[in-house]
Amino acid sequence: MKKVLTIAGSDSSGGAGIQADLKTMTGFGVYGMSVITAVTAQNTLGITGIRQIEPEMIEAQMDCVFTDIYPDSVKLGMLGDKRAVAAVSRKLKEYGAGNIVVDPVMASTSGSKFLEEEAIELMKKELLPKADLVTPNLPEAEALTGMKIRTKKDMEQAAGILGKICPGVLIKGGHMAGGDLHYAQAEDVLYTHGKHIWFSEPFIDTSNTHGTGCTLSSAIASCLALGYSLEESVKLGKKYLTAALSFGLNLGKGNGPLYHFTFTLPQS
Ligand code: PXL
Repeated sequence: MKKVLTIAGSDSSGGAGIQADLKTMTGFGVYGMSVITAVTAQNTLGITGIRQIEPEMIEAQMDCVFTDIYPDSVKLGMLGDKRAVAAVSRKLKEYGAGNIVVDPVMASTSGSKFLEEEAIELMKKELLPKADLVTPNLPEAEALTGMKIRTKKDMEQAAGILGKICPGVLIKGGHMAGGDLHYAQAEDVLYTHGKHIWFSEPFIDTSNTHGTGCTLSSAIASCLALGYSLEESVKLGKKYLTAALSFGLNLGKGNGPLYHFTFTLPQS
């Protein structure tokens, strides 16, 4: 049994964060574990409260996991503040963790802040160089690079810039597909080993997108744990996300969650 750890925030509505991560891992047939960095009170309409977990408690959770059921891959989501970024970086290094996927979560879809401004620099300095893949959406890629991203060429350029600090960079174009121009395909670019590789799946036009970023990064981490290459993992993760969106689950009064159990891995 392959084991995957998520280090992220809890979403009481079950659609994003830790809850989406564990569902995704279960969908891939791997054993999921969780280190909680923050607790959010939220539903599909928005967030009413956030409590950060103290770094000592984040470290204690990581110690328990890494000294007992050592994970084959690690997904990082909402970290919240600088102290959490520092604590998580330190522990990942101490335990020599591998197959690290960083979803550089900065804000919720509804706009609540999930990462302190000053934590962004620390993430670039301490966390991304230890990771195998970072998976920013367009606003996150803009915040990490300081450049405006309007076109696919811009996405390639931003991925190349981030590629100087992290060996794998996946910039997700969903915001472009869903924007004013409304593309039929959701296109993401992976930059690794000096090459740009594009991934394209149909753009699912729905407002029920709560937890898409969490789901994709956990799907990729699950595939890495199962032994797929980075490129294969991105491809399978994106297919899984498209299936989870396409199911058309429609729960709650706002931006609803995905359905995590429709996808089966292709037989090899
Ligand atoms: O998708 C970003 C995200 C990450 N982590 C938690 C969240 C969300 C979005 O709502 O709630 C806990």
